[in-house]
Amino acid sequence: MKALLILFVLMNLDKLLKTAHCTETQDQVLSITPKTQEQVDILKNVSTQYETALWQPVSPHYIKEDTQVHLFVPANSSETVKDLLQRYAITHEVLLANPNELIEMQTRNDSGDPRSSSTFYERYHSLEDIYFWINRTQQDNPDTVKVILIGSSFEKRPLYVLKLSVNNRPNKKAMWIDCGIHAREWISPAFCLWFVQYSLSFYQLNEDITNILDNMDVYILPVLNPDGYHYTWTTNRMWRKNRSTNRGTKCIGVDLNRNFDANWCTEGASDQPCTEIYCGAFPESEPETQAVADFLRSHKDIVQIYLSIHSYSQMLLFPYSCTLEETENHSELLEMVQEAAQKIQRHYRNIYTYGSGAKTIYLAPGGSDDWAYKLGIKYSFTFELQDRGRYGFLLPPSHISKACNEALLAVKTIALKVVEKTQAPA
Ligand code: 9B3
Ligand code: ZN
Ligand code: ZN
Repeated sequence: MKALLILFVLMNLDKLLKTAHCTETQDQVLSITPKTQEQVDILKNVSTQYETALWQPVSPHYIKEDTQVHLFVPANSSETVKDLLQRYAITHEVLLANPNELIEMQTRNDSGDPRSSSTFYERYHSLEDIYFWINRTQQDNPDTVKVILIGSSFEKRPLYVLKLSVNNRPNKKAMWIDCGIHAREWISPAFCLWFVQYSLSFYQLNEDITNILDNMDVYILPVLNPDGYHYTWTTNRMWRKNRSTNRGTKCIGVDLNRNFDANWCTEGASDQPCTEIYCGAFPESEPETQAVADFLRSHKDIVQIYLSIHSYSQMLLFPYSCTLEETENHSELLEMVQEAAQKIQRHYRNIYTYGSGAKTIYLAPGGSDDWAYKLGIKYSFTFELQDRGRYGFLLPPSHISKACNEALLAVKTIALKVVEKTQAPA
């Protein structure tokens, strides 16, 4: 009898294993809308207690009734999380059934693949590729492009800024653009590359970019957070912060966009290293923050425009984020982003919301745009590029060109306005 049982088990072993394999779940991104305070509390708990990654909002603190939460749920917590949602009757739908497939598509090294017709700028690139690109761009454009080393990251990676300059007009002003403060927002470094390529290709061909470059130099930092970006390519696609170690905890990383000296670590940031919005031990505690702040301090008399590129949610933001107060030039900034948003809607049929950070998304201190504004750079902006949640941080490469062209139109609109307002024609 015993032998028979063993035989039976053995005969069906492959079937039993297969069943187990079929019900094995995958990583997923869920869209969840809590309807009651109890459901809000459960969700806050889920997103902190279980191995998940909150996409939207950025911190459990902001989860509220009747507002969508986008949550990345890895396979190993999937069952527990779904059980909890079911038990408390919390409405949810699957936003992305197979994020891993999207991740695989985005990281596939298709540079040698003849079937891929997309160009270099319509793909995402590893950090190594980007360093290589920086070098090559300088070599190919020795008269217009300079590479400036402004510092290094926590893990000692270089922070390179490209300086685009088409002439040596005296008293020339400048625009600063940084990308990749947040590691998982891959469309952001892609935009910096796109912008450089566009500027180099269309100077003297497109009237707007010609006018801008004739009147100002552009400083571009393609990857402000190289350690984090590298980590999203090798280990965890959903990583946001930098990779610095913190005293007294195993939790890694500081949110670099909470580490600048603008109402530092007040409401909207956290002093807890294990959170996604950890402000760091003190303002500019991180080498990445310090490098950018030092560079801008030493160039503040020439830099007129500060621009920081993030994703996702399609917003054109300006200071303040760290207080509900309005800046002295609030209406001027509002007019500029409104015009930019209108142009995007007209040309690309896509909606961007706009306004001061605190009134448009959330109260958030320690951001680079607020700090730059307080330094004296009165035209200071943060753009949140595509999309509005369909793919979130996993925006497919096929969407890069439209996302970047929209952002480019906004940059042009703002830069041209600043040239017109502040400079006598050359
Ligand atoms: C946050 C702050 Cl602190 C700021 N000054 N401007 C924009 C934002 C929004 C980004 C963030 O860091 O949360 C969006 Se990813
Ligand atoms: Zn961001
Ligand atoms: Zn964002």
